[in-house]
Amino acid sequence: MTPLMKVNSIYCTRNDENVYVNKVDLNDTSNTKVDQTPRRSSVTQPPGAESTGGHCYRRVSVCLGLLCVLLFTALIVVTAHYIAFTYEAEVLKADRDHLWINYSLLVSQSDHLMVEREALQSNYSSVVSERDQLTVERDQLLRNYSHCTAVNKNLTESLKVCPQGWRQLNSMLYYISTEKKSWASSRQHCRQRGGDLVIISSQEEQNFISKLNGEFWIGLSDTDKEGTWKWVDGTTVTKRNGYWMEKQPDDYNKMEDCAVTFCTGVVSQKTWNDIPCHSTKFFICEKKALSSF
Ligand SMILES: [Ca+2]
Ligand SMILES: [Ca+2]
Repeated sequence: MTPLMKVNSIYCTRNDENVYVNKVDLNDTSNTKVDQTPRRSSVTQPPGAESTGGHCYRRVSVCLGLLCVLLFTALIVVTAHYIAFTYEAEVLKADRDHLWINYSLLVSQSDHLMVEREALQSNYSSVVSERDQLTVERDQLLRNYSHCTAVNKNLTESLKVCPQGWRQLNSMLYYISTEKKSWASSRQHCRQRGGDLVIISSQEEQNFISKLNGEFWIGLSDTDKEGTWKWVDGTTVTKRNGYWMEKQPDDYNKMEDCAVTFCTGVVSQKTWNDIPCHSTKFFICEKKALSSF
């Protein structure tokens, strides 16, 4: 062992460069030597300095270990968060895709509903138009109904005035027979119903009678005096002012004393003829309206 290894106490500082260290063996004063050899980085450490450095290393090691643990923990946490965020991102992406599909479906349904709405709007307009038309028709029908009601009322009133089988012209009623009788029997039939054989005393009445179709007794005869034609009320009518047919009355075979009107359904001013009174013909009765039947 070198003398330097016998140094009992060494003092060193980090700045003692090129320091001459006196190495004294306190136990061997006889071998006291002074080594004046310059030593570079010959450090003299205070007592306990070696253990302090070990503690430093351990502390540093512990700190590094703790730091590694912290870093590893942080890495785990970050990785876990990354996985969680990635999962959430996938879920959100799936939700977004689902929502997009729903949105597209809703847009399609919206377009379809728009088409249906336009169709319904068109149908609504058509229905409104039909309703208006039906309203107009209903109003017209109501007016017609009111008119028919009024006509029916008038007809009912007329029926009271004009019994069935009788026809009315102005204030007179006329019965057109459906059976044939002689002139006298025909008159009797009319008198039994409150009237008499018809007396034609006006152009309007002649027109009304001549529109019938057939041959009918009228209340005109010359049975009292040949050639003097009288109505059943006793008034007379001449050959000129009557509505005689051509060459009538002719009293053919001196047997024709009763008058008929020969009608063809056409208004005519020449329909009268004299024929035998016993002939059977249809006849026309006449009486005033509103009289008792
Ligand atoms: Ca005659
Ligand atoms: Ca005649």
